[in-house]
Amino acid sequence: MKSIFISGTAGSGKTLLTSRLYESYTKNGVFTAVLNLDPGVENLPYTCDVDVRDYVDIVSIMRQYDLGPNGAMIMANDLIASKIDDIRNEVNRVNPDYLIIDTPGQIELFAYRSSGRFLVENISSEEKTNIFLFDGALITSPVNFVSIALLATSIRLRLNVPTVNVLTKTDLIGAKLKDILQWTTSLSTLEDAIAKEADGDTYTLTTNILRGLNRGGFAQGLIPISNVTGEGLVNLDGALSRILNLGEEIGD
Ligand SMILES: Nc1nc2c(ncn2[C@@H]2O[C@H](COP(=O)(O)OP(=O)(O)O)[C@@H](O)[C@H]2O)c(=O)[nH]1
Ligand SMILES: [Mg+2]
Repeated sequence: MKSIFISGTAGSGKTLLTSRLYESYTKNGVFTAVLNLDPGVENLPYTCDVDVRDYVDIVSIMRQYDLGPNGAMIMANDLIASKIDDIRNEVNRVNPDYLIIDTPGQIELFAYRSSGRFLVENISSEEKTNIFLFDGALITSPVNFVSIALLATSIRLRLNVPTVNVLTKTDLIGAKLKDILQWTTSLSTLEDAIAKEADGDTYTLTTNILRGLNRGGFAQGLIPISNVTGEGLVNLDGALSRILNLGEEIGD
């Protein structure tokens, strides 16, 4: 079994991409299953094979511990980690070739609490990869592009698995797409764009972060996709295959 974690900021398209990948692999005859790790989600566009909502219930946690929605979500994520044996057994019973893991809406619940890393480490799988979604709709300037790249790098450090960076919602961003892709391939173009937008402390901080991130190959190979039109998904499939199958296309 090989697993693909889908991470990214709230609303970046994790759930929709999960369903897209599931459809595409299944259509190609690959035995694929989905694990939903988001205890707070109400409606899912896919049928999950393993669902943490079978183990934790946000509404009863709120009532039982007199918590608001945020407190209950934190508690739910920690409780999920304590159920890892049951979740792992359920996944192993299904035993798919590919397991796609949809993570909680709020990235910090997954990536910045020890429960997320624990889950990543304890899913029994030969190969693991993480897809980090850059929400195209949030990248409105070069400075906030750098801030999202910083977040992506931080998540990579937390989860410690090979990461594929993906840009979502390309159907919504028009001509900005070309700028963003240029920023990922040419450091000087991005630095010039930052200089046009920012000065003083913001300029100094942004360019220094960028130079640090660049040494770690921050957003290299950012793959643009649209979960709505399906554009670019074939390139994402190829990148996943290269990591998980050392070059063999999934479904071949
Ligand atoms: N136009 C467009 N909308 C998208 C795309 N991906 C996700 N969405 C929409 O963005 C919203 C949040 O998506 P969702 O998958 O629930 O995000 P999550 O919080 O990361 O799981 C939903 O209304 C989706 O239909 C995309 O590529 N293009
Ligand atoms: Mg979601």
